[in-house]
Amino acid sequence: MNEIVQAEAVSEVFYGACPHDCPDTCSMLFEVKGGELLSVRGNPDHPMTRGGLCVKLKDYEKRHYHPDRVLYPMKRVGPKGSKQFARITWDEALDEIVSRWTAIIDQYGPQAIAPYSYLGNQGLVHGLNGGDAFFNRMGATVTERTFCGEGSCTAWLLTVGPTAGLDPESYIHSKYIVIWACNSVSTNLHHWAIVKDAQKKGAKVVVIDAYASRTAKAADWHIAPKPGTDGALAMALINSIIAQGLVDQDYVDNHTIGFADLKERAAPRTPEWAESITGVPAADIRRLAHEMATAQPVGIRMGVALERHFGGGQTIRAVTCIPALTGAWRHVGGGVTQFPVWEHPYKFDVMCRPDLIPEGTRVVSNLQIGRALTGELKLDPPIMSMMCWNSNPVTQAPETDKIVAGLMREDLFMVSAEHFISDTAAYADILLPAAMGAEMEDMILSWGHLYLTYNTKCAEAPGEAIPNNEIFRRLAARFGFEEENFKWSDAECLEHYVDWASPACAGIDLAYMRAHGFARLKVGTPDDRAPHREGNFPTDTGKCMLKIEGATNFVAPPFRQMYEGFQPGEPLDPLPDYVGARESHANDPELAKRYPLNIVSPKSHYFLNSCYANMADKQKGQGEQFVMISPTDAESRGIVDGDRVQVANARGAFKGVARVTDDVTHGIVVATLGYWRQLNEGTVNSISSAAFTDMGHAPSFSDNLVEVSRAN
Ligand SMILES: Nc1nc2c(c(=O)[nH]1)N[C@H]1C(S)=C(S)[C@@H](COP(=O)(O)OP(=O)(O)OC[C@H]3O[C@@H](n4cnc5c(=O)[nH]c(N)nc54)[C@H](O)[C@@H]3O)O[C@H]1N2
Ligand SMILES: Nc1nc2c(c(=O)[nH]1)N[C@H]1C(S)=C(S)[C@@H](COP(=O)(O)OP(=O)(O)OC[C@H]3O[C@@H](n4cnc5c(=O)[nH]c(N)nc54)[C@H](O)[C@@H]3O)O[C@H]1N2
Ligand code: SF4
Ligand SMILES: [Mo]
Repeated sequence: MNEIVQAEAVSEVFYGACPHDCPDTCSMLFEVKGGELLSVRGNPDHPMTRGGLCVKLKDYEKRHYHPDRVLYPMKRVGPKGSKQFARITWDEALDEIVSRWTAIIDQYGPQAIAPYSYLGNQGLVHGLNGGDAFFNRMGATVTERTFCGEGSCTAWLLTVGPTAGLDPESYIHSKYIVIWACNSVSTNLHHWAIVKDAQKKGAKVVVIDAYASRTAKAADWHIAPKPGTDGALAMALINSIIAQGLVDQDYVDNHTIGFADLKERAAPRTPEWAESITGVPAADIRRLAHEMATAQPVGIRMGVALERHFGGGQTIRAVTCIPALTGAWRHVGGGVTQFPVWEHPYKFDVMCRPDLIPEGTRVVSNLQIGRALTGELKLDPPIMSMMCWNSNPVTQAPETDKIVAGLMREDLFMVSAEHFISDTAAYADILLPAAMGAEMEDMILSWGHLYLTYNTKCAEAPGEAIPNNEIFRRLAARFGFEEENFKWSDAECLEHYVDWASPACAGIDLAYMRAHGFARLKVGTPDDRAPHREGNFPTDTGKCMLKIEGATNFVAPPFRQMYEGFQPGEPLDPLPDYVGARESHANDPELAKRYPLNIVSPKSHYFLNSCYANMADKQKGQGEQFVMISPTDAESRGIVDGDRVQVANARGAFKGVARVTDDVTHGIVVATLGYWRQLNEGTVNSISSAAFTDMGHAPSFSDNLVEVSRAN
């Protein structure tokens, strides 16, 4: 009887939201039957998702029910990293964690415990919350999250303040679009669709990328500066806009500060000067300057890769000045986009509870966890336990060999909450099964558009998987943490985490979200929004800061989780400028003799960071780890297309298959990110450096010299 009823049960459709760290934050439709996720689709009503999902998520149900999924709490029974685990109960797992942590706290104090998390799940409840509040209450080391965009955030906030800037949807009104260090076709697909529509309407699309990416190939004009030299290009654009008499003087006079000084700074930064640094012909720079000033509305989309060399912050500052000089902000479809997240009314302080952090608690960067675990960073007390969730540092963070050495420490107690036995979870002492997308209620943070997005809990988690926030709720209860936030249900969390009373949420509440799946913030429409037409920059002065007296470095919230907010660091140059890469022929000729090639390691088309790189169909689409190399560089090394090659520097090495191609120019190699170390020989992060860039403690992935040789 039961079976018949079940067989007749019809499927139902629920609103979902892609939880991944992607600017598109797609609104999804989950088709569910009897608690099982049958299929997923893009929500056709959502103006950015427009009914389509990317190749990674289009069969998201397969990830939910993948045979390798971690289903039960487990305990390590073999050597560290051997992936030999035995099933235990939730009570046994939590008891073990509590007793080990209690012993560590007794002996070393709570700072000997380090949380490690990033945006592997971008949910307000299961991504950003829970763990932070819990570890803050414990008094653990604060692990600063500066993986992505913090250099650009620092530069952006200094220059224009917390504005969403140019709405990604307004690019339909742009006549000229500059995509700068962003591979939109792979990484921002739903923005790319809008750019393509604008292109069809006659807009010119310019892509500035170190190599001929998928996006660069689809552009009307590909400009290819050497990696890490974009600051020189941007300064020369400023020079040339001024020299060609193309400054919107009225806009500059009324809505900016520091023009005379910027003009003086830019005076020697001529197109010829920039040509010698960037490799971009001076005539092209002049033409680009002319078009960017006159083809209004001009929209600039900056990608995170712009920040990924030592001068990255200064580069973003220079680029962010350009629309103020040209008056692009006057137009719908004009201006520049960094992260629209700044106008989202999230209450990070309520989510993460920075107020619970004991005074004087130390901060360790998640980029430097290898140095911290191995003792290269002198920490007292040392880190004796780490808990990792929503992140996979062994694949994604720099100086991986050090991270692995640290995780192999016999005296380190390591806890992982995961979907799969990732390269990091492989080193866990206790492994906890985490719930996935359709199995938990949440709203997903969006840093790439101006919509709130709701995700329904509509499928049953397989095995004994539970959502992250439930893991921390259970741990908080065992530690006797009495604060009410540790007792809120997921729905109560959502009520508290969004500033529903803010003007941006007028007419929107949680009930509305549940009924509609998404809601556009009340911050103007894509067709009328020109937020800085009359200046109105949310800076202290209300103006765009071409020059900043007394500026200091800082790590922006929410990436420091609001902990110390805008705590000032070292002084910064009052003006933007070109600051060269650390690892370059110009700056370090000795190093460049040994490691003459500059490697760029952008995202893989078929993987989402390291997610999906363990799934056969995505591996098939993406192909094996490749290393793109120019014909000249290949020939001088005796490498032919298809050869197995080793990419190495003093930090480590990885192997891949050579792709000899004109898509990269002499001196540059490209190998994409996400391949698992346990399935390959090393990864692109075996060779990358944990050194910070000039601002926001950002990573320096593109500031990286290597040598490539044939591997046997
Ligand atoms: N060389 C190089 N390195 C880079 C970059 C680069 O361009 N080049 N890019 C950097 C950038 S931009 C970023 S953002 C970082 C990203 O770095 P990470 O955030 O570490 O990347 P992911 O691979 O997405 O790791 C997320 C992990 O969380 C797990 N996870 C997902 N959802 C949940 C959940 O609900 N609960 C739990 N417990 N686990 C979950 C996933 O299975 C996955 O293993 O990498 C950086 N690393
Ligand atoms: N398919 C897919 N989509 C993703 C992700 C993924 O892993 N896979 N990850 C998501 C995440 S976490 C993020 S942050 C976004 C990031 O998305 P993007 O902003 O697109 O970042 P990247 O892919 O790191 O790099 C973009 C482009 O910058 C170029 N580049 C690198 N260094 C330089 C430089 O110095 N100068 C110039 N001009 N170009 C340079 C690279 O060649 C690359 O084509 O994508 C998100 N979307
Ligand atoms: S990864 Fe990005 S493009 Fe793909 S479904 Fe998720 S939000 Fe959309
Ligand atoms: Mo990122």
